[in-house]
Order: sequence, then structure tokens, then C-alpha cells
Amino acid sequence: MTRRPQASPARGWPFAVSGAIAAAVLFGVAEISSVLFSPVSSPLVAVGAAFIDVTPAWLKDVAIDAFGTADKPVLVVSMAVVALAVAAALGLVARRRLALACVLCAVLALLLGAAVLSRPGTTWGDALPTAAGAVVGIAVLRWLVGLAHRMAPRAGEATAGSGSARRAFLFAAGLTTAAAVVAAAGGRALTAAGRAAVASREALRLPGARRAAAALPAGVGADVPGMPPFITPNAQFYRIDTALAVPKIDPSDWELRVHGMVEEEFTVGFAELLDLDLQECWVTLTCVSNPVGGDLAGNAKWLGYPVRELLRRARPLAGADMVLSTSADGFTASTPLEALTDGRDALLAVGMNGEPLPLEHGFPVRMVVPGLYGYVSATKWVVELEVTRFADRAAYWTERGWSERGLIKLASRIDVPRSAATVPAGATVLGGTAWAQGIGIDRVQVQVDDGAWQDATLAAEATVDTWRQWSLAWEGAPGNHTARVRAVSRTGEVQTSGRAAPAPDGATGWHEVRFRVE
Ligand SMILES: Nc1nc2c(c(=O)[nH]1)N[C@H]1C(S)=C(S)[C@@H](COP(=O)(O)O)O[C@H]1N2
Ligand SMILES: [Mo]
Repeated sequence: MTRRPQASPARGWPFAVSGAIAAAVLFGVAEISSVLFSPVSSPLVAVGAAFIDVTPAWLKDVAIDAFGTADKPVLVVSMAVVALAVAAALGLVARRRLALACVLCAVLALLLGAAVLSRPGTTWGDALPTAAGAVVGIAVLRWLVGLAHRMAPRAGEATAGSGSARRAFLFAAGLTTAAAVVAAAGGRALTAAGRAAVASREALRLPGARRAAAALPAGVGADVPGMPPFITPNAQFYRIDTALAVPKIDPSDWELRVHGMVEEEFTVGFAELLDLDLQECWVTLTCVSNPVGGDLAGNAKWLGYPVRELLRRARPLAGADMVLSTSADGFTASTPLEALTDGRDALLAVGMNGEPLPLEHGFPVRMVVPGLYGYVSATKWVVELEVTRFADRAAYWTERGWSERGLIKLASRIDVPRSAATVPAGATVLGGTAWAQGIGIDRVQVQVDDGAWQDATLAAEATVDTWRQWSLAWEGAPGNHTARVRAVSRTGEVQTSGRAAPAPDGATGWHEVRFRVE
């Protein structure tokens, strides 16, 4: 095959275009996947920010003078022009040295990734959108360059069919450009919506409760160093959900639809909800996946509107026995109608420990139902309550083999000492937590090294819906020891020693820790 040393310059444009499109695809893919990470993971944002950081002050002043509030769009457009020029040059390189162009592309992606990681508050994961963009961008470059070659055959190659090759190239170029633009615009729009949610949360001042939570009695926390706090701070509260990206809902867009087997269907907006008689209560949430001794439990003061009041307005029809709550991202939970109407503090919650719900705990509105595991009751980002029957509908985890009802089981754990800890010889204090939501804890007993069961000292009880801390003074000889704990509820139920795995309806068994006295 003969090679023509110089192709005519007119034939270079498809390669330059291929390079520019590949760059657009890189940024588009990175933009849409950055929605899954923090907004700072967008290479567009990172490069813009880095650019602003390195721009000398005098140039910034010139730009602001010249363009005023349009300085940011001007920045974006000039960055885009530079990026497209670089990308077009890469495309021209790819014409003859495709492998080299791909390597250069990867190097540029590395620089973009470095720009992202140089932003404050980023972690390694924030480089993933850029990496994903680079992989797709390079693939698109190779594909378009292949099509461009077919369109511009070299000397000696048949020219027949180049018309259809041209159409194929233009079609592919148009398609990828459209995909890149849609991905980038979609990514920007979703991020902007997220920012609106964050801003509204920050600006939100929740009204006070019409009915305040009972004041905590003195001594709800066992006086044992190393115990978890009685009130779990929001930032430490366990988080369990199926949401890859936390739904970011602007409260002004939020609406709850109450429907199904009811006499009156209706919807409630956020402002309307805040105008109702809100009440506050202490409730300990627990996850069905919590293993014996585990920490998938947290205790908070929730502010919200009683679900029973909403149901009273809807008037459920005879035969209904379940409320299927649905979140904005499609998760569902099946709560027995009875648990929502029997007078317990089942809330449509808007506040957690005196603040609006954190985004990852369900902002702007979630359910909280004392006595039921989260998977059948605590729907975050809730947007729908459907009154129905267990016989007719199944919830998210029920369809995946978990029990359709999930009553929180009587449980206790040892928090101090931790397993495998070393305790100094002499008098020490063991401490832990027990719960029997809706019933209350009457007794906690501890057995050390197969000795007699001893009654622990119970800390004060806040409400029957909250956990209860306990402590036990103890002194043991140097060496290895094992302590186990069991709780007795107010109805006299003794926590079973029978071991059950979390699936399908919650773990059972006594929590045991082995530790060493030295
Ligand atoms: N939308 C939504 N709500 C959800 C879940 C979920 O996956 N999606 N998980 C539930 C489960 S299994 C539990 S244990 C609780 C946990 O609530 P938290 O993350 O606020 O602690 O939320 C419940 N609500
Ligand atoms: Mo859970």
C-alpha cells in the first residue's frame, strides 16, 4: 500500500471534529456521573475553579470590569474554546497516530482528575466521574477516527462508497454530540436541583412543636466512660438505604400523596405540613440487619406530624390493613395500619434533634414509627402513602425475602468494654444499651465467665420507645474474661439465647464480649 505523505488539509476536519466530540463526550459522561458523587467531582467545575484560583487578581478585576456578572459565562465559554481547540488538535494527532492520541487523552484525563482532587473536600472516589468520562471519550475517539478514515480514503484506495462513509461519519458525529450535550446538561440540571435542596435546607427554620417531647429525666446516660451518647448526634446516626445518590428534594417541590383504600384522597405540601400541629418525640430507630451487639441503632428527638391524623383525614376503608409508603427514589415499606393508628408516636417527621432532617436521613420528610424496624416503617424522602392490604401489595424488602412485618426484637448489648479490649486491673464498670420499643426494659442481667447472672443498674428511662443504658460495677482477676448480657422487658419476656441471623426478621441471641484484664 502506498502512503501519501500529506493528505489534503481539507480532509483533516473530520479528525479535528472527532477530537472535539470525544472531549465533549468526556465532559458529558463525567458530568452525568458526578451526580452520583459530590458536585465537586465534576471536572468542568474543578477546572473552572482551578482556573479561577490561578488567575492573577488583576486579570480577575479586568474580567469583572469588562463582563460584570457575566464573568462566569465568559470564563466557561473561553474554557470551552480552549478545550475544543486542544481536543481538535488531539483529533488531528489521532489521524496518523491513534495510539499516541489515546495516550495523550489519558494524560489529559489524569490532569483533569488531579484538578478535581485538588479541590477542597474531595476524596479519591471523586476522580471516578473523570475516569468514566475518559474511558468513554477514548472509545468515541477511536470509533469516530475509524469512520473518518473510511470517509477520506488514502490514495490508491477505492473511493466508491465514500458518500455513504460520509453519511455514517456525520450520523455518528451528530449522535455522539447530542448524547454528550444531553448528558452534560442533564448532569448540570440534576446538580443544580441538588443545590436548591441544600440551600432550602439551610434556610429552613422549623416551627416549634405544639406538643414538645417529654423532658429527659436526669441520668438517662449510664455514667461509664466510652459509652455511646444517649442522644445520637445526627452526624453519627447510622445510615442505611438503597440510594446510590441521596435524593435531593427541594421542599417547595415536595408533596405527599395519601391515597388507596380511603374515603378521601388528598395531597399535602411542605408549607401546609409545617402549619399543622407538630409534635416532638424521642424514638430509637433500629435496622433489621443489625447483628447481635451491632450499632445499627440510633436515638433521636424527632419533630413531625402524627401519621394517624393524616389517616383520620383520609378515612381508611374497612379491610385495609397496611400503609405502603413510597420514597422519591422508589423504595417502599409496608407498615401495619394498626401501628400507625394505635396511638403510638408514628410521625411524618421533618426534624431530627432540633434541625431539619439531614439530606441522607430523608430531607425534607420521612416516616418514623416506634417499635418497627426501619425497612417496614422509616421511609425517607417519603412522597406517597397508599392505604392497602398486605394481601395486595408487597414492599421493597419483602420482595427480596425479608419478612413482611418487622417488629423490633428485644435486644441488649455490651458497649464497654469493647470486644478484645484490655481493661486495667482493679474496679471497673461494664456498660451497655438495651431496647424493647413500645414496652420498656425492666431488667438487664450480665453474666461474667459463666458465673451467676447479676442485675445491672439501669439508667433512667426516657420513654418506652427509647433505648435504655445500663452499667455494672465489676472487678476481675488479671486474665481473659467473657461477659454476656440479656434483657428482660416490662412484660416479663426474657431475651432469648437462641441465635437467629438478621434475615428474615431480625437477629436474636445474647451479646458476648471477650476482654482481658491486665
Ligand atoms: N427511601 C428509603 N428509606 C429508607 C430506606 C431506604 O433504603 N430508602 N431504608 C430503611 C431502613 S432499612 C432503615 S434501617 C432506615 C434507616 O434510617 P437512617 O438511615 O435514617 O438511620 O431507613 C429506612 N428508610
Ligand atoms: Mo434497615
